[in-house]
Amino acid sequence: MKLDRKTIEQLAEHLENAELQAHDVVKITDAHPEMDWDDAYAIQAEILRRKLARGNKVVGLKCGLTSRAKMKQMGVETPCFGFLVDYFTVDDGGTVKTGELIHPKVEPEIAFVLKKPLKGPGCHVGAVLAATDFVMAGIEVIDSRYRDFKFDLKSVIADNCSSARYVLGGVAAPVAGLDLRTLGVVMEKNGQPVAIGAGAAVLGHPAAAIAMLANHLGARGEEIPAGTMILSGGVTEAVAVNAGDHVNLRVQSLGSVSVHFA
Ligand code: OOG
Ligand code: MG
Repeated sequence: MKLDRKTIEQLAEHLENAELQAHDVVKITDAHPEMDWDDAYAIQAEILRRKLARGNKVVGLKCGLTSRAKMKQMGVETPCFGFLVDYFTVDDGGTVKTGELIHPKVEPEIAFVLKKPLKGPGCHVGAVLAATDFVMAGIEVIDSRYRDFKFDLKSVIADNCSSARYVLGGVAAPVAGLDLRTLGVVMEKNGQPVAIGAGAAVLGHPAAAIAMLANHLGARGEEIPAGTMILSGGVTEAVAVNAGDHVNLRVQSLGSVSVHFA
């Protein structure tokens, strides 16, 4: 760690205020180039602590920057991990108020729900599949708090990996009998296909993203509890949305999920 406790608390407040007041900020590494990975995750943890103190509840975890398309779009080389809290949840077919967000984008994702805990190090795709209760189609709405969605990996980790809203829908399917690598994904905006891909775009297999999260937490002596919902990361590039847009995601064998922007 390079930052002291007070600086971590100040940066967490700064980034969380940007989220809650829907205004952008410059990336925090501009003023703190010395910050390291542990500082970045410590700022994220402090944002979570602030939310829990306010009565918010954790409803899941997320993996981000797990596909080449996303890494290339954002100019980073390594995945990141974040948390999801109750007020991020939007019902299938529901509405996201763009006035509460800065510059939202949507991503097609595959969500895992666990029936058993997962603990790294040494977690792998097979262990993830054995621990998975079911998978579902999910649209993640990301909203970087950084100006023009421009950041580096440490800044985005501190900003809880741009988490803002998410929608789950369709069929809750057990993974037995599904090949998640070849699962086709089509996301439409206002009836036009804007993102097309397959599960293998996420680290070769979406379960590999969940294994990576388990190994990341394992290095910190933590595990993913049974029952946790985890977004495995955008299969394609994220697509910008505006008020009036309607987004629909279809995932092969998992049905469809949609969301409206007002
Ligand atoms: C970071 C979050 C990325 C994903 O699925 O790749 C993410 C960002 O691109 O702003 O959620
Ligand atoms: Mg995502």
